[in-house]
Amino acid sequence: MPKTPNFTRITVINTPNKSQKLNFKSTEFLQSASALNNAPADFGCEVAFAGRSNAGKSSAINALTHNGKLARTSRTPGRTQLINFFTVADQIRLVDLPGYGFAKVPLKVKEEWNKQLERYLQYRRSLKGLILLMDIRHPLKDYDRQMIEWAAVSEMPVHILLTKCDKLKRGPAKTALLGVKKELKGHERWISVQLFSSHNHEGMDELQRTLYWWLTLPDDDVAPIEDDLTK
Ligand SMILES: Nc1nc2c(ncn2[C@@H]2O[C@H](COP(=O)(O)OP(=O)(O)O)[C@@H](O)[C@H]2O)c(=O)[nH]1
Ligand SMILES: [Mg+2]
Repeated sequence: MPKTPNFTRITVINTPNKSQKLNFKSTEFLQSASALNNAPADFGCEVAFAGRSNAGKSSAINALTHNGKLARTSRTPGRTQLINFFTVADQIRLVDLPGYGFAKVPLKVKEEWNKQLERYLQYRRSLKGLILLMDIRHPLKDYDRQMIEWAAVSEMPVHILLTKCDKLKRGPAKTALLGVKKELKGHERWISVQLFSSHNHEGMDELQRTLYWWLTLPDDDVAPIEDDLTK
């Protein structure tokens, strides 16, 4: 696990007693971007969803937004290698990151994507946190560790969803949760973990609280970070 970042950027993390929710029902596809410099204007707040393919990302976004068409949008051929932006409300966005970090794509494509992803996490001012989805039966694979590593470098808070928790009985699900928490011990200030199921909506309130907290942060909670977009 990465070294604990020094928290110049992580000034706030989920508070357990916030009960407000955002309405995600009218979330709409905004645009795709192949790189940071063709992303939408960097204002407001956004939260990015990442996960290995099959982790349950589309299902989670569908369950959250009550809109099966959104995930279909991001499956449109040609868009799959890009960052997809969705508008929840004025200057509030969800971001769908492709899950092929360690999949079989040409090395050049992989390297370019990794570079763009790293830069996106590092320099995107409006990005307030990363939701990292992992199948509860296969947590903390290489892709997940890479995302956590980049998040650490960028001092970006991470909230992990252990997805498809309905596939396990209560005991084993709790054991899996504790196992992941144990591995991330010492990082609680910026990484949180919960059980989640898109099928029975277990953990939806907890996810909603985290999203509310991140997506309604006032602008000045994060110090401006200089970006050289010519790189
Ligand atoms: N039992 C169960 N299956 C799920 C859940 N979420 C996703 N799945 C299944 O896992 C597979 C991959 O889900 P998908 O959302 O497409 O994953 P993605 O590749 O990360 O977008 C599909 O067959 C889903 O039906 C869940 O919460 N419970
Ligand atoms: Mg998907």
